[in-house]
Amino acid sequence: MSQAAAGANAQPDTAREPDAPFRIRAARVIVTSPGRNFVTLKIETEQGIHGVGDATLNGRELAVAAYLNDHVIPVLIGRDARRIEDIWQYLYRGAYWRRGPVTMRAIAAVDVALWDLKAKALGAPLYDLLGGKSRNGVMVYGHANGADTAETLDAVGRYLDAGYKAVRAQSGVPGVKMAYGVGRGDLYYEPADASLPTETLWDTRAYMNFAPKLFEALRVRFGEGPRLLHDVHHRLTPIEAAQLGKRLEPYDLFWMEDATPAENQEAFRLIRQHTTTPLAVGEVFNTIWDAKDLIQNQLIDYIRTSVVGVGGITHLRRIADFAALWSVRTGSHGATDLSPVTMGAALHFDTWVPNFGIQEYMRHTPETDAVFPHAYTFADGLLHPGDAPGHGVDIDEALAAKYPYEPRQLPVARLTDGTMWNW
Ligand code: KDG
Ligand code: MG
Repeated sequence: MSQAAAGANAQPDTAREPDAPFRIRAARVIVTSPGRNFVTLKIETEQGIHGVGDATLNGRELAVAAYLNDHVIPVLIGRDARRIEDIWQYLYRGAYWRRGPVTMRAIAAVDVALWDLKAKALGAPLYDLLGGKSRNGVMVYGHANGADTAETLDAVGRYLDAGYKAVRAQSGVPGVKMAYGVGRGDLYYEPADASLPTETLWDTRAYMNFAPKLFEALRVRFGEGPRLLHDVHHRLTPIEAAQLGKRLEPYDLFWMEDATPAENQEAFRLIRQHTTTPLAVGEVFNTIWDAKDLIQNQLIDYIRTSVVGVGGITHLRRIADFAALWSVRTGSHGATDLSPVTMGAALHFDTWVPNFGIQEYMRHTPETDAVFPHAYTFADGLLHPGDAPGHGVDIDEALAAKYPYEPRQLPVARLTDGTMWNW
């Protein structure tokens, strides 16, 4: 941008005078829908090295694409790709309008692409730039679900047979139309299923009576060995969440997730006072500020913020370091709406982060895997990031172009009397 275009009083921007090889030459947004929508940012330097970042926000994909195209890419061109921290601060502070899912996903895409790029330039896997390996593999949990208890038990059995050490169990609930987390197929659960939101019905009482019986049946069938997880998906009030946590205690859950909405972080104090069931929260958080009180008051056990949700590795690292002070461990969100690019970056992060807990892993479809060739592999319940330089995930642009964007939105939920509720 010329001085004239930037404004008469503008000062020269020193971050735009880099050594030529690391100058950002181009950045572009790629929207593709190989079974579901993904937004990807590709950044290239003069030297010809590129990095890739994920910017997918489920059901709101084009809002982030526009934010990147209109507000981020124009200020990226010409910057020094090595200055990851400075670019992060520029995009965060410089927007004036801080935080929010759209802004932070756009920042994440830039941040992850730059970490990828720098690691590639150095010929190192990304985990080495973060501080090196802290473990041999990343324990993941898979998603088992079924229309009823019998189907859910069978699904959990299939995950355990496949070698998973941890499984999330969700089931259809008698009296609840389309309970959260129950797929229409065998292994893939895609809630964003229609161009206008599907209306689901929620019955708290039916769910509260059902959920403990599901986990009792799981323990009877599979014994005390497997780690079992469950997602309440924001459906309960704090006192209901406290009650459920108490009722689930005999079944030794690894965690109870999103038991109540967390806009009011203080609400978790009530849950905590009543139950020792471990609590996990954070997949909808954007920054450390959403989690600060939860962490420093030890109101949760696992923080679910993801690379793509909180502005990339640069900020997720701060959250994890802060959480470590209070023995809160990481358990990053990893549903299929987080692209293989996020999964690759997450696995490098998880391989390094000292206070690692677990990583969510929902397998992508073969179509998605083909669009995003990746170095990560699954074996014996663990994911391995691979040793390729960068985060090890790329995008096949020619293949991506064959899958045009399809509008899809997340469902909404109403109580049985018609009142809007939390999906
Ligand atoms: O886009 C929304 C999904 O990512 C979310 O519903 C999945 O709750 C979820 C989970 O724990 O994976
Ligand atoms: Mg969840």
